Amino acid sequence: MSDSPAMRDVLGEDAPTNWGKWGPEDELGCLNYLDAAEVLRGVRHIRTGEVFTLQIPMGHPQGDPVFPGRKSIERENILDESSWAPGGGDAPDFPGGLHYADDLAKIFLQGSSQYDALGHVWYDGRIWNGYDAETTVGGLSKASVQPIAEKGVVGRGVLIDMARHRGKSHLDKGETFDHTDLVAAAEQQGVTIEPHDVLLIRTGFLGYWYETTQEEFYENFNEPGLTHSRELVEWFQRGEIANLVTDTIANEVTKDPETGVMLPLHCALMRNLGLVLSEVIWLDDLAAACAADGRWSFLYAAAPLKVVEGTGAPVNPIVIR
Ligand code: UVW
Repeated sequence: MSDSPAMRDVLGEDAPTNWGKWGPEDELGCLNYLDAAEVLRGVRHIRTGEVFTLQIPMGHPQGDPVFPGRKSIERENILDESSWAPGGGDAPDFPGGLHYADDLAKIFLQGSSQYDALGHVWYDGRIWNGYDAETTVGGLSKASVQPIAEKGVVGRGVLIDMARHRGKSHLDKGETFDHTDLVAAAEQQGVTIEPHDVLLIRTGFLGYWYETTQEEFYENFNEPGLTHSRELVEWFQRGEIANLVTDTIANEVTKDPETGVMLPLHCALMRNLGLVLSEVIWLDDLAAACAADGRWSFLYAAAPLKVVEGTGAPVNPIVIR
């Protein structure tokens, strides 16, 4: 047993929640903020029509950035031209002679750029909105990724570049920041974080994954990121942020520096507030464009795959600015 305090003690018995705010059957949490008016608000932030796709490649030759314990995609080509060569196997003999290539893949649903379902993490036997954690057994019968995928995520996106704010190419392992740093960085960038925004935060740490060796990246694994405090959780709740998107594998500093507890913000923001988390999102190219012309807000649109009862799903978000 670890001698870290229990999650409930770190977050507080009376931790802020949004349970019940959108009714007893809700599975979308803060995505409920994103209505048609928010789509139009996002569209008003398009100026030049530049398009950015924010997914990382799946199946990079050096492997893909994944949380320890997960694996990169295993993609197998099961049909190609060699399948029709003499002795090549039992490739279909279609009238007309059509040949085709097919792939079979085994993937961790959280093994690439992805959306977490709201039922992905929990403590004390309850997931988002108070659903019983037993609803996760064998598949998420509540708060899976499917409702998120059915709705889609479209609104005003705002990018806060914490690495640039701190004058670094990427934040260091275990380096933290909080809501006051986000506001200071926004002020420096000349942009505001507004209610119902999709908040994107760049740490540069995903770029570091591609630059360094896996040995170095995963040694004493502790990603940089937001760190828990009640004030920070209340800031997200009061600010009605719709979706948190980062270029790290798990959206927050891996180990809470004060308590050593793992991923407390997953519980405070996702389980308690219903804030949908998007991870492993490529922000370096978007950040470079934003820095070049000083425009840090844009239309953000994303829809993860509709995986029935899925704990999360890969996504290729699109930004138009
Ligand atoms: C865990 O929940 C461990 O990680 P992630 O949110 O990156 O899927």
